[in-house]
Amino acid sequence: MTKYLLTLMSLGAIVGFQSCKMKTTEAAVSGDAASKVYVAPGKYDEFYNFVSGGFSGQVSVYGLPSGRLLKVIPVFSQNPENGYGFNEETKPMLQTSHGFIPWDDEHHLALSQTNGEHDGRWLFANANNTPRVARIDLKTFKTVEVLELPNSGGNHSSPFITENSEYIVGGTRFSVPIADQEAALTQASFKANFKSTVSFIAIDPTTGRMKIDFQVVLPGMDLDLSRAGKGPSHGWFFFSTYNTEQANTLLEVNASQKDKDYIVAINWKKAQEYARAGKGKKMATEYYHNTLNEENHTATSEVEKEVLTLDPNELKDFVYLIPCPKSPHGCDVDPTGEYIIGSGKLAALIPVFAYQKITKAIADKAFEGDYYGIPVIKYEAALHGEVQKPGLGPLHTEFDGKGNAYTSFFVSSEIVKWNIKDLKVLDRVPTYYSIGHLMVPGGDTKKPYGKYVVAYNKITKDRYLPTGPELTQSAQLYSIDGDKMQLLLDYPTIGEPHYAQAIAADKIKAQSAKIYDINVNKHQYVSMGEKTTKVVRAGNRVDVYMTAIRSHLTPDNIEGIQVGDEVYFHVTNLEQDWDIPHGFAVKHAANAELLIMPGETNTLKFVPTKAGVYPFYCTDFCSALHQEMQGYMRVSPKGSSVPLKWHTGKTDSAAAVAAVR
Ligand SMILES: [Cu+2]
Repeated sequence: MTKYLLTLMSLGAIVGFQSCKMKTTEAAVSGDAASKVYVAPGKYDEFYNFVSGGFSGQVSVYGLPSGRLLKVIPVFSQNPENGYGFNEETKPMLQTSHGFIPWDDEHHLALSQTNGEHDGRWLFANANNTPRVARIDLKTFKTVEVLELPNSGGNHSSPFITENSEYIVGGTRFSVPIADQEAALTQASFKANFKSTVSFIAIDPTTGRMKIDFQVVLPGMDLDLSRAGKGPSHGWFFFSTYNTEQANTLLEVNASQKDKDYIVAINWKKAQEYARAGKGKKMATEYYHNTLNEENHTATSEVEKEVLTLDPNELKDFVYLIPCPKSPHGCDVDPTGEYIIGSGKLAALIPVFAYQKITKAIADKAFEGDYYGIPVIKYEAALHGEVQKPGLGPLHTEFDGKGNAYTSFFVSSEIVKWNIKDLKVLDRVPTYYSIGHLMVPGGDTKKPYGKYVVAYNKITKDRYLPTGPELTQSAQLYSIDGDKMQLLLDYPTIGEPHYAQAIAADKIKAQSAKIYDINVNKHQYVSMGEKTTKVVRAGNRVDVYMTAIRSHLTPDNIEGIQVGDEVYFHVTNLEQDWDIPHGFAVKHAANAELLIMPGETNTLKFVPTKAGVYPFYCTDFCSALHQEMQGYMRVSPKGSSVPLKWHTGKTDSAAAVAAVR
């Protein structure tokens, strides 16, 4: 049967399944579920659950098992809640080779690993639209680095990580003409000019700093998801692909012609050797590398000009293809590192490949041919076996560390548990509805915590109170402690959740920063105490060195600003007390407010367009007299003779001041 026919059947199945579900939405939760997710007030959750925000461009952090939202971390999108991307310090984080791009579509997250286990140091995130990878520091929960990826179109196959955080990858979803060339949109042009790249991003083991070590240039096809090998397969990376047909239009039909696409297996250790030996080609390009320095709270951008490329047509024996049925999505490696599970979006079975068989097939040259010069391993030679009739539309598989796999099925809306060795289906539970990714805490590592599986769903229909045409996005938590999976909890999420990660709270909690030490604040415009506050004019630029402490701003009266001035409010929060941020907003500022952590300095830029008196105030409820934490700025017409002056806590000694008439 062609994949196209199966697509039509699947679409029919979607309609059928959903109309059936609509009638049976009762809770499907047994009596003790509530007690299993109840975290009493004042008690902590057991896990941090980091969930990608999809088109919100943010990461949301939930506690598990409660599902309580703990924090939203802005990564690729501006966030008015805390000024990310609006304040002067973080604007450089969103700079790219195509200018300031304050939005992206973020799909996957990867926690840093040591010896194949989550170590709690960093969290990496991908940007799908303008290809980028970000690093979040888990001491401060701030985005501290954003690296743009050249020669990429849709950084979907990203940011998957190796067992000692040697590399994360950025694999392109769209094949594109590399070096940003223009090319005709025809089949001939596609085959000749369009390529796919995988960027191998090295991570500095001490600082976490990212660097593109090399790019592997592949024939034009769409890379979907990926996993690094582990244990015996450490040193390899596996990528699922679709559109090996190389269609450039109507992909739904044209990319579904072949019965099988490929899993791309890349021996990255060998690629690394080639790169070290100077075997690659350096290509001129341009991409941004943005870093936030947490000592001066300020981000800077560097422009990188070169990337090293490796071509598997010229450098042999480091890239192989394994046939995988029907447009695979997931490509997941089990905790032992021996099994690689392919998930064809339109397949009615799950193929499981064995690493030992793959290496043997390579040694025996058990190839069925080649694809643009890259050897294609015989399907049967790489195959451990197939899970028969597991469900419809397998997408993604995670593991419990006890020999079981859990696969999400989009079309049949369910999670299916099966045994990796004998490939027998053990259990299935429905999801509400149309699950995409799923996640077992630690389920992508050598030592899963197991205990739960979380479904990240695409549609919620009647699960929640209606909120107009757009309903909440959602996740569902299931217990996997026993033989049977048990639904425990629904919880709404921000944006469209894709992949997520969860880590034991103990690995993060103790290291969490409480304040920034004011004594080592190296911000260019810091005020080390109220006595050092000042207002400085240079031409039409005015720098206000301001402090915030409960419950006043210094200075809180400023005069001598003129229309058209560029006013920079550099506000230093003098508090050294956990959980005491101050905010700062100015009336009519075309910007978000600042939210300044204790010991930190942040800058708000304000350009007044009209004369008048502009109130400013603290936006974060900081004390009983928080409402009194306010002040005024007088803006005079351009060329006015009003002198620049500022103060806090002085009132005019004149008995009466004539009002302006
Ligand atoms: Cu305040």
